[in-house]
Amino acid sequence: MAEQKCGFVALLGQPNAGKSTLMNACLGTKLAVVSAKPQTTRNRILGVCPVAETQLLFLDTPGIHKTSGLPKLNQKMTATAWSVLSDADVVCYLVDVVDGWSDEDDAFFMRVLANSGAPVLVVATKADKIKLEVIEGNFAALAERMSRCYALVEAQMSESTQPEKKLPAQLLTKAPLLLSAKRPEEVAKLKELLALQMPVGQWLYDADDLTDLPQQFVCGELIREQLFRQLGQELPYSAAVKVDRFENKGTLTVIQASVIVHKENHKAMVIGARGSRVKAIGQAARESLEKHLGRQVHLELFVKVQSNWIDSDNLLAEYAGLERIEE
Ligand SMILES: Nc1nc2c(ncn2[C@@H]2O[C@H](COP(=O)(O)OP(=O)(O)O)[C@@H](O)[C@H]2O)c(=O)[nH]1
Ligand SMILES: [Mg+2]
Repeated sequence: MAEQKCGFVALLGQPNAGKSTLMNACLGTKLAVVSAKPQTTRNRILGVCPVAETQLLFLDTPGIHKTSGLPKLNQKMTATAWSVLSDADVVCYLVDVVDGWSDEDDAFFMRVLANSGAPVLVVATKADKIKLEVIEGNFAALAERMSRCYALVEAQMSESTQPEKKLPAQLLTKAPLLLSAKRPEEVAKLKELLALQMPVGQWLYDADDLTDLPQQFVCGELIREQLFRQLGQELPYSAAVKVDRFENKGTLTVIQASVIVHKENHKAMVIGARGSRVKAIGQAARESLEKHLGRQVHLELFVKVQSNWIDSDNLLAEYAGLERIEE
């Protein structure tokens, strides 16, 4: 049998770049929740992905964004994202090819290059979304910004007085890798490319493991996904889901969960007129839970107000699993 290889692939990029979608596409199943709104992902999500003799361990992360003036929730999310740099064997920096490379990307990508010990691959995502002619222009601009950032970091680091840090991280490919998470052949190519980079070593997870996250966490996320999909612009960012009860009873799984909001008027919005909104959220969440668990689910949702949980260290740990980050 061929020698086993195993390593971590960090997925970094701005909110909405397509990180969670790409990880799910690589895994061939939905593990990380996805929505059209930015900042859906709040935690580091490990996804275990076998490619022949290699076990790729994807680390999906919250989108990196400027956090000054924002609640602790945002600061901890961004800190979580940066923290995966130290574990990675390859860092993928994702940019939406439709939106293009922004000034924030300059800053974030340069920080990646200056701090990553592992090679970096720039991935231009969502190639299916626009016409080929438009993509060509966007892609060229993206490649140009990427190279410019690299040259800048190279110049800055060569002048650095720190003897151990003289070079930016190596780029895995000269140009960004253009792909769509919707095209299986392009996803497979990415996996092959990443597998080549993984170090020799025993698999850290069983062959049929999908993640290290507890079942309850993944179920809470599937409920939270519906908040992002079914509530207006602002509300989902300050809402959390806590699974209070998870019990298998014969062929049925009984799940009780609390939707935590931080303002009284948000509670009314989640519940909706005569309970219509929370009913729709519960119904869609139940369907997605049943698909995930492969079992019939009985779901009960309770809506609770916990004022200002998004700025409390204790409550962020309890409701969003964001505890281990040093600020
Ligand atoms: N058409 C298309 N949409 C995509 C692709 N990747 C992501 N999206 C969409 O972009 C939005 C943000 O994706 P998500 O994975 O949540 O981004 P994240 O915040 O970086 O994790 C969602 O609406 C996705 O459906 C893609 O390859 N093609
Ligand atoms: Mg995400």
